[in-house]
Amino acid sequence: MNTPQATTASSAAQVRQQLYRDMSPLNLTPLWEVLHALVPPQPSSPCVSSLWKYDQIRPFLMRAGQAITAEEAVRRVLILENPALRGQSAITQSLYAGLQLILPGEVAPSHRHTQSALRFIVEGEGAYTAVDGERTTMHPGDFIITPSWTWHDHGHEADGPVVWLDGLDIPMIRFFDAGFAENGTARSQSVSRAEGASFARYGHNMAPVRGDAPFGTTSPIFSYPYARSREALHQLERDTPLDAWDGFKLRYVNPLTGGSPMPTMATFMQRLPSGFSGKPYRQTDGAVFSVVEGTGSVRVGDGAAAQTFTFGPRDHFVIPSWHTARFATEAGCVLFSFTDRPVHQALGIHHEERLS
Ligand code: GTQ
Repeated sequence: MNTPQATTASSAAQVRQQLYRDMSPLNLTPLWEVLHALVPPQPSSPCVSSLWKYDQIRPFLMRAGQAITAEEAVRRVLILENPALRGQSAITQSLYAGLQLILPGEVAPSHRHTQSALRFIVEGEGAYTAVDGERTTMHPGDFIITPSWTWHDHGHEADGPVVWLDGLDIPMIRFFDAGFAENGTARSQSVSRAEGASFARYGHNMAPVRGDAPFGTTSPIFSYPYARSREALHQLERDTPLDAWDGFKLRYVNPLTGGSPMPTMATFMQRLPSGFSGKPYRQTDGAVFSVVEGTGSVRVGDGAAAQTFTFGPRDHFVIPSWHTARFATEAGCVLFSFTDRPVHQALGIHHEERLS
């Protein structure tokens, strides 16, 4: 038996449902049904944290090496997909990550696109990437940039497989429907400058007198060698106080601006000293990590949903937006990471919380 109130409530619900059905053909939807999800009290990313152990992934990379050539694939890459975003080629809502393999004698042909790319060298030695007429040889731990809309090809004239992490802003450019791409006419672009020319101009805290910015808001340094970043971190470890959240952490910079190396992505290298037990933090920019040296663990999330990942060299993991993260290491480790922080900062929406 219905009380008058229940009848009123159910007839209101009926009136509303009828309204929704009748207006739906005109592509109209009531805000009040979705408002709470549209403007959540705090970020609630659909992404989950995840770890890719290199030991488990490498055999599939090598099988890919047998299954298809770099030339046929154009880019022979296994995409690291967020488990909650399968099929979207995304590791966070805004970022793409993949592991690219090149074998001796291969060429990944020349093309260009509006998406910006970073390469972080994971395994092997001696492959090159060519950007805008200049080749850069890859060494483990090097951070290499492909600026938006620059011709680039990759090749390998030395020995053994070479694997690197590709970080691109593909999902972000897709979101803005702003992607253009073009294939080169030559397989490899012709080399017009000696290797190291960009580093000589911009890599020594000096710059050409007539201040040009050859790649706009992107850094003119194509390669930030690991030997240098490693030395900087070890010197910091010797004589500066430890940060309780980050250990010893530096951001890579565009030497012409002091800002991030690319307009859409920030990159970082950090050293966690042996015995480090970090305090928890969270930030709105989801972060992708590549483990360079050492071992450690990261606890991601809160309460029952928290997960702890144990990592070693060449492992990769993702910490989504506003997920609490806390690092620990017995042996010490070095971590490379990238995020979409410059975009958050440009929009004035970057938030970070350092918890205790
Ligand atoms: O090397 O140009 O992982 O265009 C995805 C798209 C790498 C590249 C990727 C690309 C590239």
